Amino acid sequence: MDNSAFIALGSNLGNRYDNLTNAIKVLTNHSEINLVNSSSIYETDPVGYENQDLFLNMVIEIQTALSAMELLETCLKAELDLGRKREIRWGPRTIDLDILTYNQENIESEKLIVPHPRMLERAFVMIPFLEINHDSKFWAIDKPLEASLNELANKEGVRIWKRKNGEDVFEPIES
Ligand code: A4P
Ligand code: MG
Repeated sequence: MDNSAFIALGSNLGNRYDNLTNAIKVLTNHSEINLVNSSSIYETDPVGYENQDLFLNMVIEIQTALSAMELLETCLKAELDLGRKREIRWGPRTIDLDILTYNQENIESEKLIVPHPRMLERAFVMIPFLEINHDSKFWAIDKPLEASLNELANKEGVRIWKRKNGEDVFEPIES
């Protein structure tokens, strides 16, 4: 299990909490994936296509023996197993699994781009990512991650929903 990866999870259809936890179960049931850490769960305003329900978003860290492409295939298969249908781009989804980082690799193939090209612009990714990634010097950019997060305008659209310790909360996070 030599490779380290961060994966963003999102859901805004059906039982969103079950969709997140089932996705983590499916991934970590894989013999070549170990869960290292998971963030709190955040409720977030939809970005991109705005006429849809609120999302739950979180980020997990894994160790894996899979290659980046094998990890992508595993994520795509888990999405299908959990009932994901691809309809509207950026539209409602039972579960979305995006690979944010894979080691410190830059990958640009037809099927996989890592680091995820939109992650730095998205508070619903950056807030949970920073919660569990203490390596604030991010190799892909020349400034600390906190600085990128501070520049984002849409942070108030990301509210803590279930803390890591399991406590339910319905209050905005401190900004
Ligand atoms: N692909 C390329 N790179 C990656 C990667 N690093 N990780 C390819 C995962 N997949 C990657 O993805 C389409 C294709 O992207 C995959 O087949 C893979 O080969 P998809 O999941 O079918 O399409 P999508 O999710 O509709 O599009 P995309 O571009 O991934 O959307 P985003 O950018 O993930 O946006 N608002 C809130 N609040 N919370 C959300 O979670 N999510 C979206 C989706 C929009 N608005 C949101 C949220
Ligand atoms: Mg996606």
